[in-house]
Amino acid sequence: MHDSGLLRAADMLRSARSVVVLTGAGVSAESGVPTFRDPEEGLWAKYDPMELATIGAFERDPELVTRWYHWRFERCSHCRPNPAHTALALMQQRIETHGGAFALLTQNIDGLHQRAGSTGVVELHGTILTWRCTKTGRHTPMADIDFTSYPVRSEAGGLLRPNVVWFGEMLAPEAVDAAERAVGSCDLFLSVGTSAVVYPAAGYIEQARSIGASTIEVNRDPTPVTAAVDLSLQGLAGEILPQMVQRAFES
Ligand code: BV8
Repeated sequence: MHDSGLLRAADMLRSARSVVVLTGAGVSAESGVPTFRDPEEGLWAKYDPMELATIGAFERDPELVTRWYHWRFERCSHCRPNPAHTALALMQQRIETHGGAFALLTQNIDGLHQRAGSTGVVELHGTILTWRCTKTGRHTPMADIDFTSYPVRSEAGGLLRPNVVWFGEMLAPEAVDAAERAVGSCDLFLSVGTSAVVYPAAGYIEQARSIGASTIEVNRDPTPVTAAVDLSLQGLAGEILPQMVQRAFES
């Protein structure tokens, strides 16, 4: 990891007054949660998440989509927050203690940021941890659902679906409002562990740049925003973020 990039990032973080962090599947990768676009192994290798994460797939084959989310939930429930999640929770604590503003916008549905101690997390794409009845809209914690047969139905007889935002579905208005308020007033925007190809989330970095915020990307691979950010740190979030926070607030 290039020290100069880390030192520059630490300086930017220390002097920021209002920080927004956008995270994607890459921050959960080191917890063992499969990313959205890295090839899957085993049973799910032959399915494309872009095809399964749609209302059309659920309406065509509710059993298959339910199985997929149950499989993903099973994997998340054994996973623990990794140092990337912990570093972001510490970053929020340090910034808010110094009187600054902090917002964490995540595209992830695994709940690991909250388990690491982050608060006020904006789950742009919803959460796998609660499901809702397609007939009544009533929410049920996934942990309370009996997955011995598929698809699963509520007592009202409606199909249960995960409380996630599928492709082609609108994000929750309150999530969009919270995200746009935070991005519209930030002076530092970090894009962490995301391929930056899904909108409207991927558009927030451009929105931050347009109001003059500084931008940093922390990602294993280059993405469409790498060339546009002020500072790109290529590597693992679980290694880079703890060092960034340590240099910014602990040294
Ligand atoms: C909508 C939930 C209105 C379910 C997901 C313009 C404006 C608005 C919409 C669109 C638009 N253009 C196109 C659209 C339609 C669409 C879209 O964006 N399509 C793209 C693909 C072109 N958007 C929508 O449909 C959105 N709805 O706006 O409604 C509308 C509708 C239609 C048309 C116009 C308007 C809804 C989008 C939400 C979809 N739901 N997930 C679920 O999770 O099952 S999105 C899905 O992709 C996941 O949430 C995932 O988080 C997200 C983004 O993927 P990433 O998180 O980035 O994960 P990925 O695997 O791709 O990348 C991981 C990265 O991490 C990699 O870069 C890798 O290098 C890096 N990495 C890996 N390990 C590490 C690491 N980095 C650091 N450390 C590591 N250890």
